[in-house]
Amino acid sequence: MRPRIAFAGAHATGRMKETPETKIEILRGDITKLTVNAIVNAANTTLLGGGGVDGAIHRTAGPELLAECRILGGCRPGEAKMTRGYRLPAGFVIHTVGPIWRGGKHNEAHVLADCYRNSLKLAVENEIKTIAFPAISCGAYGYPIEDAAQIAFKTTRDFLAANDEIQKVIFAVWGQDVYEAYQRLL
Ligand code: AR6
Repeated sequence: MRPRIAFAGAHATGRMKETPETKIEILRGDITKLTVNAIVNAANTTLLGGGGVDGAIHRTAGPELLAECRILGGCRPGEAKMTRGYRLPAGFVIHTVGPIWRGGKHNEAHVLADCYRNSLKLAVENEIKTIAFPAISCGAYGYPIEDAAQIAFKTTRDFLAANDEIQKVIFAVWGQDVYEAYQRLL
């Protein structure tokens, strides 16, 4: 069984070599409960809140989050912007906007990969070491779950293989179907 103390002593000498595989973890549950440096929000282009995970994050973080989002000027699909986490246990929220599924021929896969890549890039720029992602676009935006899970894993693994700074990526998934799709790829 893998040890679950991956954050502790991450800079100590003599620790086991971390690989993209050992840095990725899947958790089933509410992303707003996680004590990580940053959680990612599956937002919309206004960044002014909505349903699903976006609604849960705004409810838990409190009105200060919306106030900060108001000055960000929105966000294009595939891009990422960061705010503080306010009343969340996570210190920061990285807001990204996934693609709306329109059959797969409208650049959806590229945009979804950009969400993961740009969120991780922003995390590194801000010295974030531990980050949790929801299943971006897998709810209201209708992305087929298997395909979205593959993009989440491949983009994250590629990023972690090229960047040492991030210590832990948690895929915090809600539904059983999404959880099973992610488990198959671990
Ligand atoms: N923790 C983790 N995952 C969650 C949580 C939670 N608390 N709540 C829902 N999920 P969605 P999208 C899962 O619809 O598809 C919003 O209105 C959910 O089961 O939140 O990117 C925005 O404002 C699903 O698997 O995001 C946008 O308008 C996944 O999170 C639009 O929805 C993503 O579902 C974005 O749609």
